[in-house]
Amino acid sequence: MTKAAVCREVGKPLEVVDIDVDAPHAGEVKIHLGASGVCHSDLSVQNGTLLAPTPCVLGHEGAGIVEEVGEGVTNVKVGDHVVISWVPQCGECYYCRHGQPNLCEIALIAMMTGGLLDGTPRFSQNGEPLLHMASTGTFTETTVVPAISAIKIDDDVPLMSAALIGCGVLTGWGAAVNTADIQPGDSVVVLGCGGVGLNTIQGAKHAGATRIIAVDMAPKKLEMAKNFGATDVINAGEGDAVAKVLELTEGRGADVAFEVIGFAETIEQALNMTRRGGELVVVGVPKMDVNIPLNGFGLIFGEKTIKGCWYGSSDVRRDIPKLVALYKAGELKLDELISREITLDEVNEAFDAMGGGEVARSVIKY
Ligand code: PAD
Ligand code: ZN
Repeated sequence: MTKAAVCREVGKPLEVVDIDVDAPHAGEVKIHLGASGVCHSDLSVQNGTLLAPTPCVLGHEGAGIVEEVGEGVTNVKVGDHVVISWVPQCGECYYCRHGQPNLCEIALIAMMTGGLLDGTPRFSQNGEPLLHMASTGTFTETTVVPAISAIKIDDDVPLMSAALIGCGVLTGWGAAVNTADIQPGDSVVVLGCGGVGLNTIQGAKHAGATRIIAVDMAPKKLEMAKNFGATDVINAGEGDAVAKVLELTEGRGADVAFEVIGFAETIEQALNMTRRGGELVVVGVPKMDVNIPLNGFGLIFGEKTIKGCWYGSSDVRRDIPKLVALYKAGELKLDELISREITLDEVNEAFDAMGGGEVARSVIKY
């Protein structure tokens, strides 16, 4: 038995209940979690923005210690500290072989079924199967994931901080470093400075951007944005944010813009904050039936590149060790992302706090 937060029905609070966790099958590992961040995508499953099979154990941003390994597992052993990847990257499919392991084909199948790689879950409650969010499920003291989703890290990295690498950091930082084509000296605008957007800001700084304009509605987020590398901040609640970005960029717009919220209106704003010939990277996940208005002539005349960003275009076996090394060298902020340390029982309050503008990340400590 282990405690877990289960999303039984869209729109209802998560239920924190005792569940059973099976032993790992071949090619899987059981992990005792040390921590899990609460990401906006968890809330998006709970409120129906993001469609995922239910009932499921939510949570996809975790780190822990390997407790048991299934047959044939060689990449980790019992006692190893690991960060969990919510995209298992097989290394063999078309996308993995073409340098886009974040788009791994088998990961997509697992995500759609709510199971692990064979389509079946390892969680159950009173004999009823419970699914895994994104073939992970980290709102639980114990989880089972595909072994390829467990990436070994050094034992001396605090699990509370390491957990955040699993989604917010890989996605936000990766959007700037992997997805976008930021050149040294570029101007960048980041629309949305939550747990993911703050990492886009520090990623943009790492990539050499010299002007980094942060846009948010919450004054506290704008303060944090400065701490993560923003050179200018704009409160979107006070006047026309697009006009202010144009003002700061000699009327052109930024070389690279990032939308890290997930609304059609803010994606359109971010496009209008992008200069002609520049690049817009969309990270925020809108409701699945939302379309983005796009003017045909404007697209040609503006010659803008619009890119989606899934999991920071990350190669987890390359990027997780790299991010850990940067953290240890003092070049990546992780601890500063933790606004609140909570227990699993407080997970619904963490969802409420997300809209409030005070919290970069609430992190569950197990
Ligand atoms: P968050 O809730 O921590 O941050 C969102 C931020 O946007 C907050 O700081 C808000 O104040 C701000 N905001 C909201 N509305 C506006 C507005 N109209 N104008 C300006 N600022 C505003 O969320 P998060 O950082 O955890 O996640 C952000 C998005 O990224 C969300 O849509 C999530 O689902 C998505 C995401 N995408 C991927 C991916 O692979 N693409 C991965 C993880 C998360
Ligand atoms: Zn996430």
